[in-house]
Amino acid sequence: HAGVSSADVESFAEYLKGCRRILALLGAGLSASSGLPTFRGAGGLWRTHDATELATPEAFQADPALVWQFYSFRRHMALKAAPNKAHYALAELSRRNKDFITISQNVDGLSQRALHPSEQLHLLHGSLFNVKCTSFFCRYTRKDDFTDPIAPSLAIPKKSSLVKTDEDQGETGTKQIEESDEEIDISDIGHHLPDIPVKDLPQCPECNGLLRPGVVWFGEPLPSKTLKTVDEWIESDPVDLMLVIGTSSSVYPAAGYTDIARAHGARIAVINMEQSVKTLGENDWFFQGDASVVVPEILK
Ligand code: BJW
Ligand code: ZN
Repeated sequence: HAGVSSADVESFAEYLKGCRRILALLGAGLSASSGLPTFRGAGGLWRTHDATELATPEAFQADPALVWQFYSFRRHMALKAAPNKAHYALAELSRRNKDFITISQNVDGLSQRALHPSEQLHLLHGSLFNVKCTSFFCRYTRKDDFTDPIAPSLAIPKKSSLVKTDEDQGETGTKQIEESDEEIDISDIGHHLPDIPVKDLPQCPECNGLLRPGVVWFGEPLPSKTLKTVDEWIESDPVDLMLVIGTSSSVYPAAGYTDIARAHGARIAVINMEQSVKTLGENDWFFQGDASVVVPEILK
């Protein structure tokens, strides 16, 4: 991992020892080495769609089936993925230090599965495993629903092959479709997506309305209680250190926390494959590389 100089690692380790109040901001790059694609750059396309264009209320309104297929696929991928060494290192630091809070933009559930203490983990953009009702009169929500698929119509099809049935078993000459265990990669545009009627999409158990993923789309407010808790934590005392891990720092209000923490005294350590935070002070650190390698190394 080019870019991580041992002098920097040493000065960081020295500073970390004396740190009490630490804030971490997490982004999709943290889960990249667990095999989950990021939003921007390579991997940010799903079929022919820009991932950030599917993450909008307008996209859901225009084509709820397409957006549900996108989220159902991502739920499935996230459930198949495993937390990496960075998720575990952050969870460990969190358990050791009650003055450490993490604000995560990630919706994949990997920090939780690495046993990151939940009271120290604040989700800014919701979760792939939450749903909420879209009916304007209904307030139904459901958390931590790991059912996969979330509705039968959203099951990922298996590869099938045409096989000849054994002639001795009757049905001479007929052919049968046999299902294999191999899933079709529905993110590949070579595979045609079925048209799913809205009535077969996830349905509200209380009003039969259409459910939607419990994530925060562009133009929507972030959970106000979470923002309040985080703001109060930051404002209650100076912040010693902020870790900015695997995020392009391009989405607000999340990206704004770096300046806020700095204004409360924090030195910033950026861990990213590329320079993502535009302005770094001379007291800050930039550790370039894969978060799953760099984070455990600098936190050990
Ligand atoms: C690695 C790596 C490896 C790769 N190791 N690193 C101020 C200024 C301008 C605009 C705004 C503003 N305030 C608000 C806005 C509007 C908008 C916004 O920010 N727009 C910008 C694009 C300009 N913000 C909003 O709309 C927000 N809502 C809001 O402000 O509401 C106000 C309101 C108040 C009251 C009433 C109504 C409204 C909502 C933002 C919601 C974002 N939602 C998404 C989708 C979530 C659901 C889903 O997952 O599908 O959140 S968009 C997407 O971007 C997702 C992510 O959490 C978020 C951030 O992306 P992230 O994590 O940074 O990923 P990438 O792909 O961008 O970057 C990955 C990084 O990892 C890269 O840097 C790589 O180099 C690196 N990397 N591999 C380490 N192995
Ligand atoms: Zn409802």
